[in-house]
Amino acid sequence: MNPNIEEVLLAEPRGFCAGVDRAIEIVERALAKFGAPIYVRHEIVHNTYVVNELKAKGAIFIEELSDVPTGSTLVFSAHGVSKAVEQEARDRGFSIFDATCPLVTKVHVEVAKLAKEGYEFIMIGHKGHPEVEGTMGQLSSGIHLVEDVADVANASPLQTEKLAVVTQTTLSVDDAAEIAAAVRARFPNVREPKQQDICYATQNRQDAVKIMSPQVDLVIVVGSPTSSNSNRLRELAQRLGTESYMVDSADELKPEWFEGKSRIGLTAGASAPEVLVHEVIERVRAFGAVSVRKMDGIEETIKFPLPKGLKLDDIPPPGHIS
Ligand code: 0CM
Ligand code: SF4
Repeated sequence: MNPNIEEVLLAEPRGFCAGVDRAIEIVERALAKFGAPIYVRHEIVHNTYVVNELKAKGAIFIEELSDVPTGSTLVFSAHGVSKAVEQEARDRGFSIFDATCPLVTKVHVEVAKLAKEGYEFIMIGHKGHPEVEGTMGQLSSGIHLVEDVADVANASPLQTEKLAVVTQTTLSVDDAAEIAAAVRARFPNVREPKQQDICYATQNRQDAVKIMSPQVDLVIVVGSPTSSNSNRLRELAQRLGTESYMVDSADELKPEWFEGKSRIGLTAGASAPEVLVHEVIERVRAFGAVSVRKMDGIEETIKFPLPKGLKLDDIPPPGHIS
């Protein structure tokens, strides 16, 4: 027990975004319609709990398409895939459902369109992240990755007349703005997206942490280590001067984090289910928290349609993870 803890403040919005809701529903509906197993390329979203729940229902997660038997149903993860992966999946004859978030697809479409007009690209993102591999893999060449301001000096496009910036959707909004400014300083003609590529969910969750952090002594972020947007929330709180930890589940909470803390801020990445937030609240109550208060914040109403072939009314409603 920690008699100091007065209150838990819940960030708003937090947790699942429309792209994650849709991606999970695609796997659940595919399982309901076609039966197990359903193969999923990469973790459908970067969350251990979600992946384990879907595994229990018959989803098999793979990285290499050579591990998928002929004739299988295959789902692409929310992070998207390269043209080469898409082509390989078609060549292998799988029945494919694409759970790429429509906001990631929007970036792919923009890259393809501008490439036809002769553009090269500077992509701001994290090396090795599946979304970056998918977006860069929309073209065979001409996309130059920069991870930070220092990288901008080393980018070497073949020409600078037609150069455009694209970004990963789940970056730190502030870091991306700083890197984009460095790109602009080096390449003044660079074309920037009309609406930034960082998605609404990433922006809103970071804005909520900015409001919450100064009001609390500790920020807990629910999210898995692989989740870019969840990591950015923890990092942001820490940068704002508030001690912050990210946990994959309530078991990871350490009592010593709460010593001498009276107000605890709690949020969750876009791939972290609300059930885990509730488990964290219960654990913090056991540590001595007295009340839980939801902060005011933007209400997100955006929803993305399911792909054709999974909209049928005759599919029993899936037991949804929430
Ligand atoms: O991109 P990130 O690592 O944040 O992915 P996620 O699965 O944690 O969140 C949802 C998405 C996308 C694209
Ligand atoms: Fe789409 Fe953004 Fe959610 Fe990723 S975090 S799935 S880009 S809405």
